[in-house]
This record gives sequence, C-alpha cells and structure tokens, in this order.
Amino acid sequence: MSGAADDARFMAAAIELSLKHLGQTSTNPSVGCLIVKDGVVVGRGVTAKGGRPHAEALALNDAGEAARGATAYVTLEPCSHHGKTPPCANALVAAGIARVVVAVTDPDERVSGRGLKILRDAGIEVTSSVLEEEGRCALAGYLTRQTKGRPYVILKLAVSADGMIGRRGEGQVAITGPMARNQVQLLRSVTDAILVGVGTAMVDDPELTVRLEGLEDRSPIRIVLDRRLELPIGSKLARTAREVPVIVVCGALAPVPEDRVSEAAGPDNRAARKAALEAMGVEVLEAPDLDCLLLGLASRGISSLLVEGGARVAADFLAADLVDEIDLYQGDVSVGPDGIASPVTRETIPQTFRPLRSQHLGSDRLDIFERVRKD
Ligand code: AOF
Ligand code: ZN
Repeated sequence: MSGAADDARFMAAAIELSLKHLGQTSTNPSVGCLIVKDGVVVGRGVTAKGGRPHAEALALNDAGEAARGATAYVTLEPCSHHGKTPPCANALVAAGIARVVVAVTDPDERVSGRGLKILRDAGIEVTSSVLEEEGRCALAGYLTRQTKGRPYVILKLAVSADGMIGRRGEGQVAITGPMARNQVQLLRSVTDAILVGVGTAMVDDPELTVRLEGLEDRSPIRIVLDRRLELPIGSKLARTAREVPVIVVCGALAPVPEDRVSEAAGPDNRAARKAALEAMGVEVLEAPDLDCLLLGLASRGISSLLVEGGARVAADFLAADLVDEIDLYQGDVSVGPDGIASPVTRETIPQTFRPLRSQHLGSDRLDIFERVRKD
C-alpha cells in the first residue's frame, strides 16, 4: 500500500475514534490521535470527557516508549498554547515522534499554525490536510463556533409520504419507525443542545432526552423557544429540569400576532411565570432574535444545536439562514388532510444545500444535506 493510502487509512481511523466523545468535550473539540509504528497502531487517544487531557497526551501515554520514531495521526493540529494542560506539540517532540499527520489546522487564535511550526522547527516531518473534508465534518461544531461565533445547526425533520411533519392539534404522530427514532436519539447524544418551539413542547409534551441503553447520561441541554413563557410547569420538560438542564428563551423573537395581542401576558404575569419556571430549575433567558440567541449559546460553550420542531421554528431558522445541515427522515406513512406541511421536503430543499449522504433505516430513509459553504 502506498504512503498516501496508509495516511488516509490511519486518519480515517483517527477520525472514527474522535467521534467517541463527540458532544462530551465542550468547549473543547473531540480530537482523535493514533500513534503508528511500522504500520501497527501502538497508541490511541481521544480528548477526554470534559475536554482534558487532550488526545495526543493520552495517545503518547498509551504508546509509551513505542512512540519514539513513530508517526502520529491527529484529526486537529496539535495545540501550542500553555492552557490548562501543556502544549501537545511539545509533548510530541519530547516523545521522539518522527512524523505528524494532521487533518485540519486549528482556527483557535492561540494555535492556528503555531502547533505545526513547533513540530517542523523540531525537525519533525509534518503532512497536513489529510482527509481534511472528513476531519472538518467530525469537527463541525467546534469549527463553526470558532469561526462564526455560533453553534453548528442541524435541522431535523421527519416527513411523511405526503410531505407532512404532524397532524394539527395532535401530539407525536408516528411518521418514522423505530430504527429512525433510535438514529435521532443517537444524534441527540452527540449534540450539545436540542431546541424546539413551545408549540411542539405543549402539543407533544416531549422529554427530548436520550433513552438509548448505555447513553442515558448523554442527553443534551434542552431549549424551548417560548416568547411569552407559556411552557406549563407540569410539562415533562419543566418537571425534569433538575436532571437535564432546560433553557426557556423568551423575548421578542417574533411580533405578537394581531389576534393574540389580548392574550399576550402583561409584565406581572410574565414575571410570575418566570419565577414559577425558575423554581422548577428551568433557566429563563431573554433573546431578541435567533442570531442573538445563537451567539449567547456559543458563548456558554454550546457548539452544536439540533433543531427538532415544529414547522414554524424550522421555517424561522431557514429564513434566517442559520441552518448548516438538514437531516431529513422520510417515512412511508401518509398523514392525510389534517397534516402540518413540512417547510421543506426532499424535493424542495433550498439550492443552498447539497446532498451529503443517504441511508435506509428499515422502511424509512435518511437524507443528509449540507449547506454549500460560502466562505
Ligand atoms: C489538542 N488536542 O485533544 C484538543 C485540542 O482549554 P485548553 O487548554 O484545553 O485548550 C483548548 C484548546 O485546545 C481548543 O480551543 C483547541 O484549540 C485545542 N484542543 N488540542 O492538541 C486535543 N481537544
Ligand atoms: Zn493539546
């Protein structure tokens, strides 16, 4: 096998390894590192839960003396800064690594090329941009937060055969089967936060947690867009707020529709409902619009956000051009005339998105579309 093919094979394995702690390392990225000697993997590391130690430190530790003269495959440029742990670039030098292969350079201004320079200055052979696209996919949350100051936004939609996402006035209509539902739970387990509108929260009364065996501790923070603070304190979300955090976002996210002005809560009412939610352990956050909300979420370390419903919230995120990826689950049941139309279907995906990959999940199908990068 050629050197380039070997590099791609080991980097693919390092990327695969990096996914193990996706969603568990915020605000740090989940990085994978393999130490390879004479074609054999002698050390493995993935950024520890909570973000430290870094992947390289763990992989070097795993390899021990075998690291001398070996090649390190790292999904992100090794760090060069003295943060909460010493620089990984220096650790690779000290361990006698002969060659370093990197997928993605680190946009963190404390690193950004300096890690590679430390390695080269020490006489280490450096090859960068190996499987860069795949590496970027695996680091999408971290890279989006670093470069755009907001989380990577995935819009998830489950669409029926007749283009609907639910039935008017009815909660939790089964559109997809168990395989697709498990896949959504898996997706939740690797994202930092999940968001729904208050309409969905009230009609469906969802818990929005991960209930897959062994992954129960990986539920993302739950966020409800609730401009007028209507989330009932008896809802499953409010009742479980002490177990998995819930943020209710109020504020002028959209003007009050004419026909609902009279119901719009006065300041006292709103203050009382805020206090009641807070007493349940819910955090109430004010944000004037989606841009401000995403900025605020990023500043508290949320790198990835899964938008799960309903139609209005999905349409608002698309209209604000804040969606990076659309995960469209296509079910084979029909909802019928009372259906709530999906803001997008496979046929009407905006041109700013291109197909990334598809898979069959039992009788359902998942199509993933990514936004065509403008930068
Ligand atoms: C690496 N390997 O596994 C990770 C890196 O707060 P600190 O000191 O842990 O530094 C955080 C920065 O370290 C983060 O912004 C990114 O630049 C880098 N993350 N670097 O060499 C790793 N997770
Ligand atoms: Zn590091």
